[in-house]
Amino acid sequence: MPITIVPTRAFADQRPGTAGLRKRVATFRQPHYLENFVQAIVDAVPELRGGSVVIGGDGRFWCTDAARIALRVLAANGVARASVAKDGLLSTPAASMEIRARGATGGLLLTASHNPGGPEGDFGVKYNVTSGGQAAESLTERIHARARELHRYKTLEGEPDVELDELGRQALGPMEVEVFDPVPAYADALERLFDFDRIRAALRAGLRVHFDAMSAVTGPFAEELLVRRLGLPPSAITNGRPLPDFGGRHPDPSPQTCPQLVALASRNDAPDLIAASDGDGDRNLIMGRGCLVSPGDSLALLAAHAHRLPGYCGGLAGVARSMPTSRAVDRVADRLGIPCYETPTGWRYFCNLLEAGRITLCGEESFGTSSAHAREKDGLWAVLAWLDLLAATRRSVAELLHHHWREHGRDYFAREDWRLADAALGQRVIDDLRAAAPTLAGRSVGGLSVASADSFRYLDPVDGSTSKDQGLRIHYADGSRAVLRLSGTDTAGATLRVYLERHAPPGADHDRVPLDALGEVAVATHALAQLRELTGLAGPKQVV
Ligand code: VG1
Ligand code: CO
Repeated sequence: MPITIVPTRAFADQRPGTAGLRKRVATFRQPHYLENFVQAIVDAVPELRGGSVVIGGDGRFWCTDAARIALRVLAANGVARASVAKDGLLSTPAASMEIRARGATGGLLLTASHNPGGPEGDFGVKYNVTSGGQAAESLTERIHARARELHRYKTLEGEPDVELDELGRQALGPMEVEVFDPVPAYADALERLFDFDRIRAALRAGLRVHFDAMSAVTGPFAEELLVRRLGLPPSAITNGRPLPDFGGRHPDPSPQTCPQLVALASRNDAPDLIAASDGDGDRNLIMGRGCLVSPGDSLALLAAHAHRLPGYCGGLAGVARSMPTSRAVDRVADRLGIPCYETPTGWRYFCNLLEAGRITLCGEESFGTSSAHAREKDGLWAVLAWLDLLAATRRSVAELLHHHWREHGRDYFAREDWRLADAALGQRVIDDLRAAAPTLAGRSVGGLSVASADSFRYLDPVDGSTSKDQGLRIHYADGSRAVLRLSGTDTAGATLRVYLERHAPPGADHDRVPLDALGEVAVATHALAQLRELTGLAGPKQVV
């Protein structure tokens, strides 16, 4: 067998961030770079030898090349079987579900999520474990440690490449490779969770839907679910064909990157549900006629109405949100008498809770929502959940939102992204903020005074592990809150994320523009944290 041992230099920068290793395409294409990282994964997960992997990605530039390179390293290292999605196209939630369903040892997800694609764009590799969930912090640390000490890796040479467009079994040296179509199993799984007859009836009665697949991976999945199984016209999906550069757009389902969807939602004749998902299909954007559902509200409403959805009619074990996500879902959990967990940013922290059966729904402010059906967030799941909710209640998105706010109050929420050119400056800023936290209590700016400030430390209730310094929290005396943390998905420079939140109780004005409602919180937070002084910036680059 032509197994070759290739000398490599260790790559000290191969440290996975919030969601895997994410770098510029040019970085990934350096000689030995990807091979080095895959070898580090195999070394950190010895069960892979003789085991099986699921492989696929978001279809971005270099995805299929990367899949072939990774397959050779895996084959040379004695991985017995690989299941590769046809053309390498596998959404992140579908990958998670495939790993679980197949009992695979793990999976390689070739994605940089919503980051731009193309030769000048970003690439990423994420390792998911046998539960389908993201690798825990301890495992990513082991992978990183191995990646920076490797001197050689194994690969297979002299064998023809795997044909990624041919369904069925092939051999790559000693490894069995199966190229599979991930769409039917994913669609079957979602069909079990929602009432497709009820949705079809609502669509026949005139409910209108618009879904933007953003030229990313969800196109084929959405076509199967929305068009073939639910009977929507093909024109209900735009940008349904995956493209390696996502058509030159950021495949990021947020109002800032989707002005055309915001414009559509503001029309009098807008569809009832307007939605989009990101590059790898795990994020979601949900809008109704004249309104946008903030991710924190989406999680809260889905929790409040879960009993109407077939997959969740037995009740929720509990819910979870990432720490910076608005506390809207906490109020629902309180009402339902179920636990609500607060975890650090990043889906990996939900995985233990999901695996232990402690939570059924979870979500993040960054347009991510999902349930125990997968160990990743799931964009199309959220779209179908909202569609089924509209069908079940016969209410519009705006009516559901207003009804919810009348019951629970509204949690106004916004996130500012402060873009710093220099990664080292980002670290200094966050270190300075942490040092200043204990001095903030009792100080006031404008009408707001600080009740407490601390650095978030998470104690995982399932395995007892702790994760410290997961964001600086400022609690104001009136219940408002600000959170500051550094992004872990940057591929250049650094992004300081500043999350702002304020509760308007039932009976208060729920129709304010969020940024107005949050004005005082923003002013106080900027001043107390000395953001302009520390960053040298006049203000955030964007506000989400
Ligand atoms: C961001 C989001 C976080 C999300 C992560 C991966 O991380 O804030 O909530 O889990 O992206 O999402 P950060 O560290 O940049 O804030 V995805 O759709 O890019 O896999
Ligand atoms: Co994503």
